[in-house]
Amino acid sequence: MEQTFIMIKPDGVQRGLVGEIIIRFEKKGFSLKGLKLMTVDRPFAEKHYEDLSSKPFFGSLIEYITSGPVVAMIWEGEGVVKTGRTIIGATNPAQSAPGTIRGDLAIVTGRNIIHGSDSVESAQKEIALWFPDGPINWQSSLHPWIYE
Ligand code: DAT
Ligand code: MG
Repeated sequence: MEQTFIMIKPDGVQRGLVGEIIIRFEKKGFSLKGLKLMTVDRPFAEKHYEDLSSKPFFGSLIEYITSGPVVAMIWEGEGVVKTGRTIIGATNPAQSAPGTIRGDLAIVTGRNIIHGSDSVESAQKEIALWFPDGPINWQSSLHPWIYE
């Protein structure tokens, strides 16, 4: 089953939004397969965002991500990569629809509180980077009530 990497950024943790964010993925029916509170150092953050290294905002992005603890998660379910991005909303919260996490809970791009993988391929790469021991293997007993 498809998995995605979701990370609550330092502002989301500082603002006490961890529960609010997790509940949206849980209620949808997705399954939590990995969860940890951690801090990341600069080389790790630079690896995570390596595709953006030439962008003018790269320095401030790394500063932001390393500024405090983050919550790293693996979520699993049918279409979870794409649907996860929909639940999160557009990169710029000013353009995120109401009802999305960024649309409801953030104002500016540089403090957009959450990361979600943008493709199945990047999800696999990010899960390998953040969870070298892999996901936790379990299946919710609600599975037959969520999938036919
Ligand atoms: P997303 O997080 O929606 O996948 P992204 O991968 O393009 O967006 O960029 C990663 C993060 O970098 C994004 O969440 C916030 C920051 N960022 C992106 N574009 C930016 C910009 N134009 N100015 C400042 N920060 C930006
Ligand atoms: Mg991205």
